[in-house]
Amino acid sequence: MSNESLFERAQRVIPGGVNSPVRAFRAVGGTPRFITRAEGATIIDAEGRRYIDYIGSWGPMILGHGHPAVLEAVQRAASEGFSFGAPTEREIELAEEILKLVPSMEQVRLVSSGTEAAMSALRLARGATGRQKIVKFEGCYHGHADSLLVKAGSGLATFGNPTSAGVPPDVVRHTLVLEYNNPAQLEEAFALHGADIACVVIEPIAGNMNFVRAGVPFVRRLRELCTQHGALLLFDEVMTGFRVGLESAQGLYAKAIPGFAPDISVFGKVIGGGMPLAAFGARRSVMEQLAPLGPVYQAGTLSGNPVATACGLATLREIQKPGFFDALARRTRSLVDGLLAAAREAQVPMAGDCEGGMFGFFFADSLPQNYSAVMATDKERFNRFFHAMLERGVYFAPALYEAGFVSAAHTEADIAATLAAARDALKV
Ligand code: KE4
Repeated sequence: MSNESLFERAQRVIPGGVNSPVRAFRAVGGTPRFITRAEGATIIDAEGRRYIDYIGSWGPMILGHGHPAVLEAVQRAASEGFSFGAPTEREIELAEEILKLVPSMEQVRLVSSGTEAAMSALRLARGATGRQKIVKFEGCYHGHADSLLVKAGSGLATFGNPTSAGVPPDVVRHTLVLEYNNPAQLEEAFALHGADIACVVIEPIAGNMNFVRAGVPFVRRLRELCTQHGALLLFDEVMTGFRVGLESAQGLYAKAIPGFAPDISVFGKVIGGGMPLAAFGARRSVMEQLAPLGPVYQAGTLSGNPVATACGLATLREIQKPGFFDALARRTRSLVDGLLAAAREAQVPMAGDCEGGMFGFFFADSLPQNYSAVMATDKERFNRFFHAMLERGVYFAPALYEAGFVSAAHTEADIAATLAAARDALKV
């Protein structure tokens, strides 16, 4: 069947024809590609078209699709049993591996999605502090738990409004939404509400604004204010975790800010290697507030699923191999530098940035530092470029506010082919 006929059929039985909205191409228009299989850096659609894949399932596929060691681990785990609803040694192994790589955490709890991890971490922060208010930043996405589907209120001091129907205003009245990278708003929020803030949740590199870094001075001050007021700093590393480097984004900030560490961290995507697996962790005194030890309830039928943990563990072992991230970062940097060179050649304003295997580019003169600046970039130009590249066999994220991802399977030839297509597509 063609993508078009599959999309028509899908829309009859699935809302919007997709199981996650961004897949429907509504931001860029056109018909989504129904993928039949993938190998290495390539995905293949229902019409047999091959694409160089820069989505990688929105981050998880850091090794590329079908890595032999991961495939073998998953097949072996599946043959031993899909799910037991009982503890397994492999959950211990994965927890030990994650804690080895994230020194800010002493314990970790495995769950099945980034949303579930962020939602649980938020409840834990509120339970551990006995406080109700949370602070998030406009443009950051932490999954679709009710208290996180919030946009900025009418003014700083007022709390958020729901961004989604079905979220009672009462649920979000404890959520304060500030502008990303805005220290003045941070100071004011803590001056007004410091004693009531349970936690501040942030994407350290905001991949849900395509690619916007939290400035080092901003993060340093955020850490100071959280410590001063007894609020927990929650790093949402679902996208950046083990993607921007082996030490995740918190490792980058720890290099720039001596002694820096978040209080709670959330992971997903890469740690599942493409299977439903996410995690949240903190120091022991916080984690021990969780059931069955403490009063904060959290649970999950498939949490720590034996097949998902096998996939995640095999993935984490591969990315620790010597030189993995150096090679990945070089490959990603060559892509971004090549795109910027092609845009200069075509006299098209483009700004771009990358870290490890994550990148972003904007049709703008400079890198946006917050949500409103991202949304002011040239959307029409982005959408034209997206489709021109898709037609040339290159699959970027179908929305200007989404990040891009390079895998270890992307070759120099893939990057060269992408840049050749871009030189062409920029003329469209
Ligand atoms: P999931 O529930 O989708 O596993 O994770 C939610 C989440 C939490 N935190 C961050 C920083 C995230 O980026 C995400 C999910 N990312 C999106 C991409 N923008 C997933 C793609 C989708 O929604 O289909």
